[in-house]
Amino acid sequence: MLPNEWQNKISGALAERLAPLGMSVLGWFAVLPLECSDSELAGYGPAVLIGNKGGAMWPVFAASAEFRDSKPDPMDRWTRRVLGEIAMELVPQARQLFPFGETVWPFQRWAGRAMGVSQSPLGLLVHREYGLWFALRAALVFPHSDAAVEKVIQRVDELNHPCLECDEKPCLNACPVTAFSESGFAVNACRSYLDSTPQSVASSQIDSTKPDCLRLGCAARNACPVGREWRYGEAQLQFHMQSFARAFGRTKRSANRS
Ligand code: B12
Ligand code: SF4
Ligand code: SF4
Repeated sequence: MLPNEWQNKISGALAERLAPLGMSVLGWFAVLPLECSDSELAGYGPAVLIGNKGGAMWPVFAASAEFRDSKPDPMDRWTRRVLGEIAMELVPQARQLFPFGETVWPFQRWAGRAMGVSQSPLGLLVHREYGLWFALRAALVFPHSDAAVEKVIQRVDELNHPCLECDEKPCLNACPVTAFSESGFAVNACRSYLDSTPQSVASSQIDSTKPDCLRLGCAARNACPVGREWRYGEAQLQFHMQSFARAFGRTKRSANRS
């Protein structure tokens, strides 16, 4: 089902404001009552997903006050501020949800429906064009009465899943500690490895044959041939990986690392 006129109007207005931030409208989905335990979402339905494809967002964020103020979670705070301002101006009736903070909203599930993307063997969602190089930044959820729609786009396009055509699956052979398997992501193995890599150990102990994930990004993510031209730049990769490494052991979810 194609977005209706109401959705197109909102998408257009949002897209115009998001472009200078390096972000875009990724698609529409409907919040299903059963997938959210938050009763505050009762009566809400149609939702628009916002995110970044590739690294266009980085220079804008890097120039922000939050990036420079040395306080924790700069990307979370920046995202909340800039997207919050746009949402309040354009769609004040929408509830703003973020993929960080105390409540873990099922953003990947929502992206599956909004964008037709599916899970890669790494657990990250993979897109035919942007590969693994996109991230989810916010969802704006509208009250049901706002939309004369019964359904918004609900699609999971298995035929559009690039992993099905990828026989070699290089992503599964690139991690030095084989952190990815059918049973999930071995967070502790990854953590131990990151603790032992160049930025964490004395230079005399560095094994140059091992990938420098902290500086160049997750080697498994880097190994995917799909959407390489959308790969983040080095400064952004380092920022996310440092945040990711710091996030271990913390319960709070953060967008800084994605
Ligand atoms: C906790 C968390 C982590 C934890 C644990 C991750 C893990 N693999 O177990 C840690 C800190 C280790 C982590 C690491 C990373 N993360 Co993380 N993380 C999250 C966070 C905050 C919550 C995930 C969660 O627990 N969800 C709870 C479940 C219930 O939600 P869900 O969406 O329904 O999850 C289901 C889907 O994944 C589903 N699924 C996946 N695809 C599809 C498709 C369809 C159609 C359906 C129906 C379901 C489905 O299976 C899950 C189980 O039900 C999300 C943000 C968010 N709110 O989603 C980011 C997020 C998943 N992380 C992200 C990223 C990029 C990373 C890192 C690459 C960061 C980095 N710089 O290295 C690494 C990669 C490690 C890895 N392979 O997962 C991105 C992924 C973007 C993408 N393209 O998919 C997200 C979405 C954040 C964002 N802002 O975009 N992360
Ligand atoms: S390397 Fe192949 S299997 Fe792995 S995420 Fe990329 S397309 Fe999918
Ligand atoms: S960051 Fe490095 S050690 Fe961790 S999962 Fe990715 S490739 Fe493996």
